[in-house]
Amino acid sequence: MPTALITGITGQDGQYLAEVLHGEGYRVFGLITGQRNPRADLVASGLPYVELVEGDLADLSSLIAALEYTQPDEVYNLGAISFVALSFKQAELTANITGLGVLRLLEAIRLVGDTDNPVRFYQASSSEMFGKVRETPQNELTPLHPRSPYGSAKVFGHNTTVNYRESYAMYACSGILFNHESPRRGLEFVTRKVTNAVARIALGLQDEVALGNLDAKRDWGFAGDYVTAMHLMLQQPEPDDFVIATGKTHAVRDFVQLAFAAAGIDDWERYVRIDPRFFRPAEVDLLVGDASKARRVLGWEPKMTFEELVTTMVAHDLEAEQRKLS
Ligand code: GDR
Repeated sequence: MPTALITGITGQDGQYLAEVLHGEGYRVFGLITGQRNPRADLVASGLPYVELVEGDLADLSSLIAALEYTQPDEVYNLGAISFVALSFKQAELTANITGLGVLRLLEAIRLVGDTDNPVRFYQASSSEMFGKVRETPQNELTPLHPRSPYGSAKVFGHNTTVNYRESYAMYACSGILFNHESPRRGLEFVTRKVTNAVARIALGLQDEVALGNLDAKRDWGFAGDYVTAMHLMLQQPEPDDFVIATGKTHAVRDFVQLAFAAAGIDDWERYVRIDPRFFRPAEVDLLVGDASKARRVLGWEPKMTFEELVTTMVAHDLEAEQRKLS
């Protein structure tokens, strides 16, 4: 039975990936951080087959202990301070967890790893690394120009992954994933913030939603599709880096309009207030990915369309909010 260790197990991607790996017959461990982490209960009830181990990306010796205990074939590093807006307020913390955390985990694998049976490593890199984009669409060779402490930390993690692969012949891959969403997305991210607010407005529970920059453009896919690409990357003969994206871009405004329409509301502008608090000191204006390498080498393609993604998230939130009322 192959064994996998996932950091960031409590997040959207950690949960979807655990389901995929469990379905493939893996023994799945999840790294859990903090004393009495309330999200541990969510994992325990939602994904009962995941075995939780304590450890923190800020603490090298805890990572070594977790690797020694779990003896994984594959390590998926999905743990991070992942909210870009927060990274401007807690830049040092973000650099430590999102950036240096990658170095610590790679060091731990190098120290614990067995050369006869090397651990395969997946790093969750991000389209935020492209930031002020130098070309459109962005591919694996597009120069990096991050626009936030989060993006800078991800660039460090990406470069470190490539460096460990080249220096120590480690099987280390970097998946450069564009935005990916789902009903499991945290409420701080714009998609879920909007679909949750739309559901509550449609049910008369909320009057409006306050948003920031509606002109920013993102390449949004479905998280459930994207985690399969992570797994595929670690099954190849050679480690490599891959962009994972849909190749289509939409403005935040388009997402908002479609989400309201999915709940039967056409005059959406009435319900949206622009609040400067949600603007960022520097913005990533236009992301759209070229995933042709992933299609060619991994045989990966996104399945869910943008429209399906929006309607699925709105339907989920309508049902969840209705359930709370009854
Ligand atoms: P992003 O996701 O920063 O792209 O990073 P987010 O959903 O937070 O923002 C997307 C865009 O929407 C604009 N926006 C708002 N964003 C939020 N959160 N709240 C608002 O009210 C709002 N109004 C407008 C933002 O300015 C931005 O342009 C996500 C994260 O998952 C990262 O961890 C990941 O690496 C990248 O996607 C790929």
